Amino acid sequence: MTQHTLTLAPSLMCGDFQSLAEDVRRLDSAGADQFHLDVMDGVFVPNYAMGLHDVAAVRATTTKKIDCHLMVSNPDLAVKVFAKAGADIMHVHLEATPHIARVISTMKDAGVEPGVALNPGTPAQALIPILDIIDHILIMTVNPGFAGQKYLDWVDTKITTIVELRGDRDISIGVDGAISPERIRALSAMGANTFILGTSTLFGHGDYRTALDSVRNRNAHCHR
Ligand code: S6P
Ligand code: MG
Repeated sequence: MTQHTLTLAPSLMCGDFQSLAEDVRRLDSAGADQFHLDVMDGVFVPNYAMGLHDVAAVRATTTKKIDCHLMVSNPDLAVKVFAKAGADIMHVHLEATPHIARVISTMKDAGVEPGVALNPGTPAQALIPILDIIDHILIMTVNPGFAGQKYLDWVDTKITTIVELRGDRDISIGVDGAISPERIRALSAMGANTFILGTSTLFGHGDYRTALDSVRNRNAHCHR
């Protein structure tokens, strides 16, 4: 059951773009569980990040799951093309569309595991109507758009509420933004199980295997 496992997902926008494939191979053999690819359109968030060719390149390099975090304002179109490029999981922002239920159907039709992402200011209760039709929730703990930001502590209350609302449904709860090793411990105790790892834990912290092993050892209670 997803809820009691610890899924560690490197955020590749923090990776080595000079040799992305090599970086993915190193992360893969270091024990990364899946890969998180940030897609931004410069409209929904004030930045650009990874694109279709990056997803295809990562797909050609690993058999582990690819999670596309779509920070785009026209997600219905993006879902189809990023699924074709090789995504397994997708997170569409609740705030990016007035038709989240339709986009969830599009994700299912495209053969990807449907997920929704919530900005820090979006209430947990917005998830209630769709809890029975999604596989993943991604809670932003920074305002999306950039790596290396400061963790927003006030989102913690919402995380607890979302864990309660999820109940015993088989929905993974991910957290994204300034996720440090200390935070992983606290957040997993609160009920989160998927951790997006960027500059706070993994990139720029030396050897990947050492960093990932150290997170797992600190969280040995979350039997994998
Ligand atoms: C940010 C994006 C994230 C970042 C990740 C970076 O909008 O969605 O996935 O890449 O959070 O991690 P860190 O530890 O540098 O904040
Ligand atoms: Mg992200």
